[in-house]
Amino acid sequence: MNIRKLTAMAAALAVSASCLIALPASAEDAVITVPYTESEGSLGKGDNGVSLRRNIYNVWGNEIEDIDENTAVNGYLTVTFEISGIGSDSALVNEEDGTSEPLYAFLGGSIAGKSYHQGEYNKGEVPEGQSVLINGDGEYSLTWADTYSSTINCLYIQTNINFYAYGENVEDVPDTTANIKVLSITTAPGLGDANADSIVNASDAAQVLISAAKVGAGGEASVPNEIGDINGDEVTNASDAALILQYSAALGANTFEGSIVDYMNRDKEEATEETA
Ligand SMILES: [Ca+2]
Ligand SMILES: [Ca+2]
Repeated sequence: MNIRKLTAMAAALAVSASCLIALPASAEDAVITVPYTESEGSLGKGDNGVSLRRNIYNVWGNEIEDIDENTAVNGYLTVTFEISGIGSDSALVNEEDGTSEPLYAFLGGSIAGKSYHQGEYNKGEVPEGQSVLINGDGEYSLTWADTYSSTINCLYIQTNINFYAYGENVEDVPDTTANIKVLSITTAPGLGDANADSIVNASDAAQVLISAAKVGAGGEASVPNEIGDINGDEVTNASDAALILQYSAALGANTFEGSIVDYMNRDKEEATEETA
């Protein structure tokens, strides 16, 4: 697709989208609530077969996709959740030898090339804020930091709650009364996400064009360069909108997977030629 055609497409979108999208005062300050839908079977267990886990996203193993596959996270990712069905328990007791360890939860998975799983937790390598001690039923929050403009490959809440200990005749996870319920997932808008909905697509291209038009008319930009300047030339304009459309089209056609930052790094030479 050539640049002129893309720009025309984006301009047409800008007209239709400008009436529909209410921008936050500043996309930089916005907090995005990532849409989440709990699916059947997403309550699972850790690798040891007994520890309760809530799977949120994973296309490698259990195929749980309870957030959009193109969800982009920027700076941080916070998951707030509720533990129920364990009463006031705060320790995992080994009845055979009488030893106990504190109950905990951590945010596991793989984002931006970093992976945290049970092995990392056991070695104390999970960052502070990404794990929490559990003191019975209640609300807890975990934050995965340094996720700059990335997409999520895998995400779950792992606890050491022994699900066999909660409920009558518990034979597997569906029988337990212990539960981990996700209350909210939040992040900040990343590169290209001009309307702050955590997905980079044609609506963002439209916002970039609107912002560029405002600046062209002597007004203030509604999309800051931190969000809108895709090609890194310190100007937010139609070339950036075109790149957003190209990226979005590549995602749609399954010819590319990853964040727009990954896309720009991969296609830097080609993109520079096309927008020159
Ligand atoms: Ca968006
Ligand atoms: Ca630019």
